Amino acid sequence: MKTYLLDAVALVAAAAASGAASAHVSLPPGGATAGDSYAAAFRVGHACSGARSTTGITVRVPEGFSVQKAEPRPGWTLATAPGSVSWRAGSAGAALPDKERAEFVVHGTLPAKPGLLWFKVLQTCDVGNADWAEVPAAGNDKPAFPAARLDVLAPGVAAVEVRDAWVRMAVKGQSGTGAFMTLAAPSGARLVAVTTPVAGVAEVHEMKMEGDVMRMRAVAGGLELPPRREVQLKPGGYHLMLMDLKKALVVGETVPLELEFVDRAGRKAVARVQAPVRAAAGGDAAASAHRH
Ligand SMILES: [Cu+2]
Repeated sequence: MKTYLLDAVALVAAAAASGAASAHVSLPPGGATAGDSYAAAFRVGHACSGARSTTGITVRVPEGFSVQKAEPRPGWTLATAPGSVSWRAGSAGAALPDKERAEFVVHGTLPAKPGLLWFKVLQTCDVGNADWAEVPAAGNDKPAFPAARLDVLAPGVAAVEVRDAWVRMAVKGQSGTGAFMTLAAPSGARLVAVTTPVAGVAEVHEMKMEGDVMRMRAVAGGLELPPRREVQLKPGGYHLMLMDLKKALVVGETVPLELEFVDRAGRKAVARVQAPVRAAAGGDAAASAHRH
């Protein structure tokens, strides 16, 4: 179990580092569990450099990923061959304009062994092409055309990206505060529990208007994370409520949070995060009102 937890911390750090790389053809960060079926959704957000539109996508499937089917795209022809899946626009009108986002989805089964999978993707355009096929290596950790990365995780490690976590500061004697972050589960999951050594009780809360009063309460059954969609925990919305605080929380220190998720198959998995303490944001409803 201990190594799983360390892996989770490493994954969170890697996910945070790759957050800005959305211009590439990529898979949603957060990973997937070894041995599971997985919908690999390749995100295309722009055409090749200097081009007006994307006219083709060819995914070279890495060894260990067993393809079941690929999702067709209207107006495009889909071809699968051993080791590759490709989509080609049937006409200039069907091509994907620059700046328009799309997902090209391949369903398959992941290898039983955890590790990294790299999907190399050739993007062809009305002018030229871009081969997203470089695997980061020592001395070249940020290649210009990276392949799409998938973290294949051991069971017990949450296949959830945890980004931009922070905890609102608390003065000595204050009973509660909030923790906030962005969560994304590529295959879907549910956040069911939170623990931290700084609080006796930690709950997932939501803000709801009752009449004209904003109140917060525990989210019954946990917080649903739909597949491939970000869920933001932020002041005034969903948040983690830390109650029965054991100490003051000072700006600049970090608070360990352990998040427990349940995946679609009902399995529990954990992610551990070190969340920095920050001052409350201005206009912050959850900072002042604590009605439970
Ligand atoms: Cu609350």
